[in-house]
Amino acid sequence: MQSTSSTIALPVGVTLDRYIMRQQRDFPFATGELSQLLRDIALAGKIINREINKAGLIDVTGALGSNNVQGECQQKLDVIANIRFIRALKNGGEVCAIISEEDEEIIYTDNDHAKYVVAMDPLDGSSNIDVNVSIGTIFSIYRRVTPIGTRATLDDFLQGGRKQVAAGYILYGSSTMLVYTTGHGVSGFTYDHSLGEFFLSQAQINSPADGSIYSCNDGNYNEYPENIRHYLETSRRQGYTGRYIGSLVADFHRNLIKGGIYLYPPIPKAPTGKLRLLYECAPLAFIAEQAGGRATDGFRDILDIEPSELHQRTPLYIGATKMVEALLETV
Ligand code: AHM
Ligand code: MG
Repeated sequence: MQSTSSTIALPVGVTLDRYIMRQQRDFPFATGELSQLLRDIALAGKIINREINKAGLIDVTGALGSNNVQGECQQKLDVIANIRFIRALKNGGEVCAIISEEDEEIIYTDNDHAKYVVAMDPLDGSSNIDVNVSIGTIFSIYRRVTPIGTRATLDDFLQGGRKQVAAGYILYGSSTMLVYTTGHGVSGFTYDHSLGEFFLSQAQINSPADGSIYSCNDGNYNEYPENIRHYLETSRRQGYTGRYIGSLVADFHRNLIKGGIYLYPPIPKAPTGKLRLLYECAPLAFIAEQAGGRATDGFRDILDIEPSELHQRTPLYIGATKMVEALLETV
């Protein structure tokens, strides 16, 4: 996917704010609401990043179980991230409703005049949260389909992935990165803690067409469908490298940059896959495609799946185009 002319013109090192403003100028009828929403998401990311960075201190200082400055009881990081994200989006005013991995039902923001809805996993990689391993936030933005001024409904969220207006993730890793797309290529921003700003570090991320990394939970190997076991055996014979962090964002990001495939097939305890379509798979599929990669559930492109439930799960095979295509040939 080619970047727009203005994207190319912007040098690595500009701030996220300036980048967003510049992108907005390319769309004469843009109202600035999406730009503001992206800034709100970046702000939420900075706040979550701060919370993650002091994670160990929660126990050290004995704060667990006590109240913080807002009078909230200290909670696990994924719950804190959820609260912070929702608060940032509510205060920003550009979102009429949110769905989150942490909440069963739609969350209303009381901004019925806003035209966007957000689906998010505020802190993905639950098994890595307490052990100082990379984790991430995933978000997906849709334009609502119900009339502005009314209460958002399920229909606003049950849109196919191709309807996404923007999607991205924040990776809390060896550095904190925000990667997003609005459908004009993929850009990456790195957070400078000392300045409290995201700076453009990759103006256009193009994923390698092929690669030699496969990422899956090897402990589930015997439970995988036969064709997936066959694909993995072939990959091993070809000398591919197995890399699995167990945080989708981190595994996806590594493969996006280096070339690889991430697999979460159906298994007996998760017969339709483990990962959630709306706030894990569809946003990463949008980014993968925009970077030149592919994402499938084994039969359809992830972006072509019409969702029927908010927390719907799907198998996921995502990454370098040639690797995903080789896997599809085994079906
Ligand atoms: P979570 O939403 O509970 O964090 O689960 C999603 C995570 C992904 O980040 C990761 O790729 C996968 O689950 C790991 O699952 P498993 O431990 O079954 O390999
Ligand atoms: Mg998750």
